[in-house]
Amino acid sequence: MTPRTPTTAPAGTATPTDSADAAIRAGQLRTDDAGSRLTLERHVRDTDRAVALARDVVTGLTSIPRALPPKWFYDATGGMLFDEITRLPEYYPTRRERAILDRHAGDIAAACPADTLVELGSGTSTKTRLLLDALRDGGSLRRFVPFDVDEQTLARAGQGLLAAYPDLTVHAVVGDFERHLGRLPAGGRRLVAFLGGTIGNMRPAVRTEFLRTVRAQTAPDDALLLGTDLVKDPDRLVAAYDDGAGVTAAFNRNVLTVINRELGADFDVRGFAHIALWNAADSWIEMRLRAVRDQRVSIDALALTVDFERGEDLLTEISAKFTPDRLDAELAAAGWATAQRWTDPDGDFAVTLATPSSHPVAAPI
Ligand code: SAH
Ligand code: AVI
Repeated sequence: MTPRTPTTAPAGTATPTDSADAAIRAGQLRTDDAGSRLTLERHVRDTDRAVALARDVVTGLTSIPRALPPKWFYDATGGMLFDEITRLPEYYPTRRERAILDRHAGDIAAACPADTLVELGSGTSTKTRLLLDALRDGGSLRRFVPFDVDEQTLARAGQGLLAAYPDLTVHAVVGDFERHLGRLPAGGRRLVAFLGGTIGNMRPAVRTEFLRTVRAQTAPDDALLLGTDLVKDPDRLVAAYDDGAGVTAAFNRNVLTVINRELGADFDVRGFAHIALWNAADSWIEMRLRAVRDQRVSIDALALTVDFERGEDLLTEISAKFTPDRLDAELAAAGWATAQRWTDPDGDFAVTLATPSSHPVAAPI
């Protein structure tokens, strides 16, 4: 993220005026703006972010093998690069998921006529409009709750939605999946969407914990809508993460730029090659950054020096690919029952509607 001015309140409300964007950037949002249709609630403040990044960088760069959590890709540049990825010819997941939602948003809205659509890892909320349209057309929609760690993208998306949906209230939440899921606003009937296959960016134990945390705050009529990429020919998978135009490579390297800017590091971003490989044993794609030569990196804010040997890898992301059986088992282990599942005609991607099962938590799988 770009450096931000300190906020004046931990949570706040923005009026949908021309100055809202500036207010969001300046952190001048207040909680007492009754009547506004746009609320932006912050749970990640600049200081928390700096501490969390510092902790992840120390842990990740001093452990063997070296690894960083993928959430640090997403500053304003990373958000834009991801958006560009979604339009690449090799990157099929977004197109496939959109096609599924295009065709079945009405079925989803009929199965769960929610008044509140919650979207986790919402990003630009582009495909989400298909769900919002279907819930609006069904007459149930009142509120949209996008939740994302990237505040700028969240604020922009929220404002775009206000204009497109004049009767909609938007309650945006800046938060981290691992810490703030319990802060989602309650009330009403909720459809919780987690699209794009982002759950695949979590390790198995983390995603079970994630699904359990969401389940723990779910009312009997609520539902979860989960987008997941499916196992397929490894060549197609690798191509989707190593595109010819080099956009994914730039997205991958962006994490080094974030660390340089926010922790005063001196990574030579070009000194690392973008690697995408299929890990069949774990059924996931790995994105790595490979040192192209021996190099020493200083991270001023941490008073840390890290040596990379030529050929050494830094794991920056996993992207798990699922089978329907695996999905059902993971959902069941977290207290969810698969109600319906839709796939695209090529069977590339799945969108699953899950409802709370009567047994909240089964044994870990
Ligand atoms: N759902 C959108 C965007 C997917 S990109 C789509 O389907 O196209 C992944 C999104 O998850 C990004 O917007 C990123 O900022 C957000 N994200 C990644 N890690 C996160 C975390 N730990 N907590 C909250 N949001 C996170
Ligand atoms: C957000 N997430 C689901 C993307 C994925 O496909 O795992 C992130 C991404 N990484 C490289 N390309 C896209």
